[in-house]
Amino acid sequence: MYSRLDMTSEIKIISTTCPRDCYDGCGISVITRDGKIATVTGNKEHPSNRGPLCAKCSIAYNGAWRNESARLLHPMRRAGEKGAAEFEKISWQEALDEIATRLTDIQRTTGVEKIAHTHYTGTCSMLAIEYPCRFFEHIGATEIEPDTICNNAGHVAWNYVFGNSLNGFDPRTIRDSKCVLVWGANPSVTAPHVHRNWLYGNDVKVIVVDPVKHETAAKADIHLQVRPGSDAALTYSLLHVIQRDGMLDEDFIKNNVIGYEEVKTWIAESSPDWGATQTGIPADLIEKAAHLYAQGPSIMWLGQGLQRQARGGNVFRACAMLPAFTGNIGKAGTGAYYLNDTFGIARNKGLSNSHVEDDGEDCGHSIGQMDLPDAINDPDQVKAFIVWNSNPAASNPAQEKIARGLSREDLFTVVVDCFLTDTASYADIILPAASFLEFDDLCASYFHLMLGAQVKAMEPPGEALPNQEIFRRLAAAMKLDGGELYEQDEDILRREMEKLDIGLSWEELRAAGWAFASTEPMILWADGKYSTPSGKIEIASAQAQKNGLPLTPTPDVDAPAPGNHLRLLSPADKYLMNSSYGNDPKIRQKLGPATVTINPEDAKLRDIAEGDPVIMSNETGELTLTAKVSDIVPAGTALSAKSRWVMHEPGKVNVNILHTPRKTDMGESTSVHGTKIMLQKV
Ligand SMILES: Nc1nc2c(c(=O)[nH]1)N[C@H]1C(S)=C(S)[C@@H](COP(=O)(O)OP(=O)(O)OC[C@H]3O[C@@H](n4cnc5c(=O)[nH]c(N)nc54)[C@H](O)[C@@H]3O)O[C@H]1N2
Ligand SMILES: Nc1nc2c(c(=O)[nH]1)N[C@H]1C(S)=C(S)[C@@H](COP(=O)(O)OP(=O)(O)OC[C@H]3O[C@@H](n4cnc5c(=O)[nH]c(N)nc54)[C@H](O)[C@@H]3O)O[C@H]1N2
Ligand code: SF4
Ligand SMILES: [Mo]
Repeated sequence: MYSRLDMTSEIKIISTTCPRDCYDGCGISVITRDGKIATVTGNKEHPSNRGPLCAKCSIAYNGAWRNESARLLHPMRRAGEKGAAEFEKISWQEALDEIATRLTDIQRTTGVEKIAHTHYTGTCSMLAIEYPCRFFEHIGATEIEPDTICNNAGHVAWNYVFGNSLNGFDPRTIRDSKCVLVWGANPSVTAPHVHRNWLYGNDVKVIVVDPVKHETAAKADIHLQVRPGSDAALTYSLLHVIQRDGMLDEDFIKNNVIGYEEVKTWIAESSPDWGATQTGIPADLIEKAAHLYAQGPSIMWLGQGLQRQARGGNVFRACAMLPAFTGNIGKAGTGAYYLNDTFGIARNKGLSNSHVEDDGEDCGHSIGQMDLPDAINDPDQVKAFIVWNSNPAASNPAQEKIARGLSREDLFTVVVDCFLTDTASYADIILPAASFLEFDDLCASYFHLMLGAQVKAMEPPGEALPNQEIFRRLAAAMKLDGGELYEQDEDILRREMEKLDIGLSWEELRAAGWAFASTEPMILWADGKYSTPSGKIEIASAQAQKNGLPLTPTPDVDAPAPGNHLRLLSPADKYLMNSSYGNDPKIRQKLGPATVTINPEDAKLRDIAEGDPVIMSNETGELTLTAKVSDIVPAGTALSAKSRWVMHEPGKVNVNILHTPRKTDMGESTSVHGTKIMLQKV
């Protein structure tokens, strides 16, 4: 901490870390004047951002997040219809007593599993994301499985192949790479500093595979503009070129991989011309990309957007063939990445895969997010619903059905949030959460192998409390026994830092701001050990087959959207963090009205011009948006960003009104990017 006295006021700079669900994990400087926050800005010294924060956080952390009129300040009880957002202020004691009475009653009369809770990554700092699970695990409530709204298909698929989906390449290894393959991720929006400082701040060739020509794709050396859902065919076609031209690493395959024999005929049959018909990518580009990647050393990054497809799990298994068959594993400048569990990696000190840590978020009995719409509409299944760190009324599929469930008079709903969100509008009781600026915690980036201290910079506004304190108080109100329910933050932070093998105490990390998990870049799977049943990379997986899946990844592609339908992609927006920030007036100004982008060919067919109001619809609902016409999307595909606040939209719905809860092939996860829609001019 740095402090300076000038003639009139005391200025302090507090180093803290951004805890959003974001690859970047930026360092923040909070500048306080006379004990009050003057501004929240990027820490220029931080290895990730090396300068300002992203556009959205620069606005929101100096806007809604510190604006008392936007924040929830007190516990509140519903005073109107569900969804009408009418509330009256009550005391913490009244709120906790009422919740305790209702939950205890359900526990005694109908069974504790009828208490369901949902949570995700509204904040990702360790205490605020994990501690409440102690409470729910203790009572035995039903958890709505968090990752099934985001990335579970990819996890399950890579667990079959590598025995692990939480150890990826160490980004610092890029200094030895010649090529980076970015597949179905859009760092220009979802990881802006990774895009600028890492991907395009290093001397490497970049290949991007994405249906959308976003900024990261537009800057790439090669952009493979794949048709959504056809990536598995592309992997086979790339491997055809690699096999044909003698670029397979046969030694690596022999010593480390199971399954080449089972797929080699498919590879031989998947010519670039065939690949072109399946994916829409010109054959010569497939040839070029195959050579560049196979020459190596290359690293491959699979985005979370990529696996939000009905056959996203198959795609992930298929992509894994590329590093496995070219030997781009186990050496400097190589590797594959989906997500890094930096806490687990720092505890075990290595990307060795021989020991994978649980991420500590297991909250016991669960059902998937795709089953939530049915579950909260069923009085026999869910009687109480507790929402924390998430906003399902805006973010989840089957938006109309979720709203209907939340409107049930006999459903007791509690929402813990910093803001009066779309979901909070339906609550019986609202509890005000403190934000990351208001308590100490520990953060870890899921890209960079970096830990960061979250340092308290101000008191919470009103009576807001950190998640962990709220659940300690609720445990006390329910008179629960169990030391883990009452453990204090500092004790947990100190103990966790002892477990992390980085030679810093909590106090030292807090003073330093951040630290890498190791001084030198770690090499992924350098020991050649994989925690699969065979100990090898399992392209052919007996375990997958036992679970009713194909033995190997298959080259199948999704059928094109039928008739005059389009395939809708609704990935992240530059100015939103999921639905977070959607209530900030300056952010809303930047967002403008909701848009849908279509290819000029599709626009012509429908007589749609740039700026026209259009209706987007399917069997689950409809919404009106403004058309944009551009060849950044291929024909047959529509693009409309996710996560606007429903209550601020003219039709009181967002794009998730069209999103059905169809499960992916693996992991019961969301297949939101497989949504089919019709589009017409108003
Ligand atoms: N159409 C479409 N929909 C999607 C997706 C898509 O690609 N397309 N993507 C999906 C994905 S990847 C995800 S991860 C989900 C995300 O969806 P959600 O998990 O619902 O994420 P947010 O909408 O940001 O909601 C997080 C909430 O946490 C609150 N919060 C922040 N800090 C704290 C805190 O310290 N304590 C408490 N109690 N609350 C806090 C924020 O105010 C915010 O209201 O959306 C999914 N929805
Ligand atoms: N600004 C901002 N940043 C965010 C978020 C946010 O809401 N806003 N959300 C955060 C969260 S929760 C997450 S999970 C991450 C996600 O971050 P990313 O991993 O980057 O994922 P998305 O932005 O969902 O989608 C990335 C890309 O997947 C592509 N895609 C969709 N279907 C296919 C397909 O079939 N094949 C291929 N090859 N590509 C496909 C989309 O066109 C899109 O460009 O971002 C995080 N960062
Ligand atoms: S959301 Fe991501 S890019 Fe923005 S400040 Fe936070 S960590 Fe950095
Ligand atoms: Mo996500």
